[in-house]
Amino acid sequence: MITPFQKGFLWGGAVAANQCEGAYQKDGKGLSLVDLLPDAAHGRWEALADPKLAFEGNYDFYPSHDSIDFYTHYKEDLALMAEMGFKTFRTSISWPRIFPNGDESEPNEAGLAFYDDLFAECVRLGMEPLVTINHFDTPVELMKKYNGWADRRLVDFYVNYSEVIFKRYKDKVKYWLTFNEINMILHLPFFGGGVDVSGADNPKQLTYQAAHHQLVASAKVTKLAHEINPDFKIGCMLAAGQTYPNTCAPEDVWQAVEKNRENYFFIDVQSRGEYPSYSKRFFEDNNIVLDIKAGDLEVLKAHPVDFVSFSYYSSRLTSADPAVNKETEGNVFATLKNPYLKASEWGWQIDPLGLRTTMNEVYDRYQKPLFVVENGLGAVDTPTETGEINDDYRIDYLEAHVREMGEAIKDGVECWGYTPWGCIDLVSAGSGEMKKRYGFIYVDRDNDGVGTLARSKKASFHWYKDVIATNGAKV
Ligand code: P53
Repeated sequence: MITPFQKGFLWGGAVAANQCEGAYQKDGKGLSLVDLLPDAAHGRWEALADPKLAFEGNYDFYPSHDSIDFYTHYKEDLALMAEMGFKTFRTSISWPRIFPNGDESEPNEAGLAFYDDLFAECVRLGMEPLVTINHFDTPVELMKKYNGWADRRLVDFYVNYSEVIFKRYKDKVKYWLTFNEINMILHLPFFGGGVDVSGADNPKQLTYQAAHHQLVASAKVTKLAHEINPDFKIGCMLAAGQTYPNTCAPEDVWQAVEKNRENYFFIDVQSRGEYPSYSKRFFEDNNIVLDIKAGDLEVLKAHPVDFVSFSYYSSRLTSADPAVNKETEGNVFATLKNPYLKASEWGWQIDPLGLRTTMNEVYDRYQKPLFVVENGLGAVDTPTETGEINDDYRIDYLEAHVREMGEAIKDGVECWGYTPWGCIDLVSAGSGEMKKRYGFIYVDRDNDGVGTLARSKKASFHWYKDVIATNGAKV
């Protein structure tokens, strides 16, 4: 069978601890940022913009507290993923399960034991774990005491946490991602870095200082990882999606260059090992003066990542004209409406060819292997009376994206694998809803937390199983 996908291509799926595990206080787990957030209808976005609301909030319902209870159901869920033929499973370790407050020196053994079992089960089922060290779940105590990543001390706490998990899981986990969507800190500093910038004189100063701490932490643990196990592969993770110019006006084209740099900035540092040349002017223009400690630049330079991973849901569109440049709804990343594209029910514009463009851009820029670690369509699924879920819209979305990923590989891009987001339905990061579903596996639970938590297979389950079995040859 002719297929652009290499033998051993890592087909799989992705989740994150904070969005699926639930069990938010079980076995000694501390609270994380998302445990303070309600859903979008009850003030999620407001709390993300003004963290005081999250700390003081007394909401009726917190979607992350129980979520889909993956903590209890993981064996059943992994068995379904193995049935689809998954070669890899991406999840994250919950930082506050291992260090409930974040700044202890000794870890919580019960938290570590949970991931021993989880990763052992993955390995037993033939799935390579792909583990995000920090996915939007800064421990609450670190936010309260230190204002999150704004404080340099977070570097040491994160390095200590990473050392514990690297040593503990070194024979089971080979692929690691240091920070989920590291550029998120720019768009939502509280979500990405547990940083409250709401009272800051120069919020950008605070944000880029926090980013510097994450970048240094990422390089330090890359060093550590390679010392602990030279076979480890460490990746960065970008919320990707090429920004297009709204018109061919040179001003719009330049604006698009700047918007793309805004996001690539982080990966430029993690992948090339140094602050990009354009950052000097950007910092000057924005009155940003970074506090860079002795040795920081050396550690960045000496320990770049091994591969570049990213999420891709959509391309973006920008104009140089502020009057034109209004945000569309439903996007963390400001974008205009692209008249050539349709959008999901949440306003995310669907652009499969944009994945090929993005993959080529990223590969040209870094020349490192890529890993598409998130992609997918958030949609409302309505079971039929007999309980079937005919999610053809999801199959269409995924099929078109897999096809373009194949084209990018034919273009010469090296890509290790593909893990569509939310392979089992889970709580949405942006909206806190259950009804924004991505899964191949349906979970009976609604926005208010009502449901049996029963799992069932959607039509896309069978479609994806076939894609994997044929290594993408039929797409
Ligand atoms: P949801 C936007 C907003 C929040 C998180 O998003 C995002 C994005 C898109 O880049 O990033 C990732 O659940 C993230 C996942 C998240 C997924 O996109 O808002 O890594 O945690 O669930 C999808 O539909």
